[in-house]
Amino acid sequence: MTWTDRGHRAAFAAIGIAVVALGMSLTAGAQSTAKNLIVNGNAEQGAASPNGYDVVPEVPGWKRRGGFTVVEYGASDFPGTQTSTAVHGGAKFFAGGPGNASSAVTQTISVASQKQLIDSGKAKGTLSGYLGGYGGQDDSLIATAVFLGQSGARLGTMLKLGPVGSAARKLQTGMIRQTVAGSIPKGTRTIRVTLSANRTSGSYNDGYADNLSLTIGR
Ligand SMILES: [Ca+2]
Ligand SMILES: [Ca+2]
Repeated sequence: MTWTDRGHRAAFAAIGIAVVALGMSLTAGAQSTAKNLIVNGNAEQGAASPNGYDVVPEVPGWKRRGGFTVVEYGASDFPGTQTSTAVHGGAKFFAGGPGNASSAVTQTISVASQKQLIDSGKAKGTLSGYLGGYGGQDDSLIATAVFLGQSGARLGTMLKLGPVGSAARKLQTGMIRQTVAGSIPKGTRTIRVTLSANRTSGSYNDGYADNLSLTIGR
């Protein structure tokens, strides 16, 4: 079987509708002292697909485009429990999903309560998370944080994580921690975080992510 042979996955897809596990769990991820502003950045809230091929009904905290989904660690031919342990990933991770080339989830976070610090020009934002993909494929996921003013207009330069290609993963299925920091523009009132998964190989969109965090400091 080559990395581009998706027969294995096609077999799972042919099974059709599988039961989607419902569950809630709290998981200790990589912790920092600053509060993580992203809701459900660890994909632990809501349902996850046991085999990877269900598009979950919703991704709590996020607005979805396309077939973006949540998968259980250990689903056959997906990141396993060893990956979960390595990335403090808990039970579930984000994936681009079956049968689509491009999918995403977005959430818009109010930072109005921090406007004094932000409007001083001294606020820094840090975006971090684990990003990855499948084997030798270059399917990948990009996380961005865009700064928006009171009117919703974009301000300054966005923060961007990824993509993490197959070479960075040494052709292994898994995820690698990424982090980026930058100034938060004066006037920022909301921050729009987007996870965009993009497919280059096969039918499944294997952009993966877990433990996304956005913090504000100085
Ligand atoms: Ca997780
Ligand atoms: Ca793929």
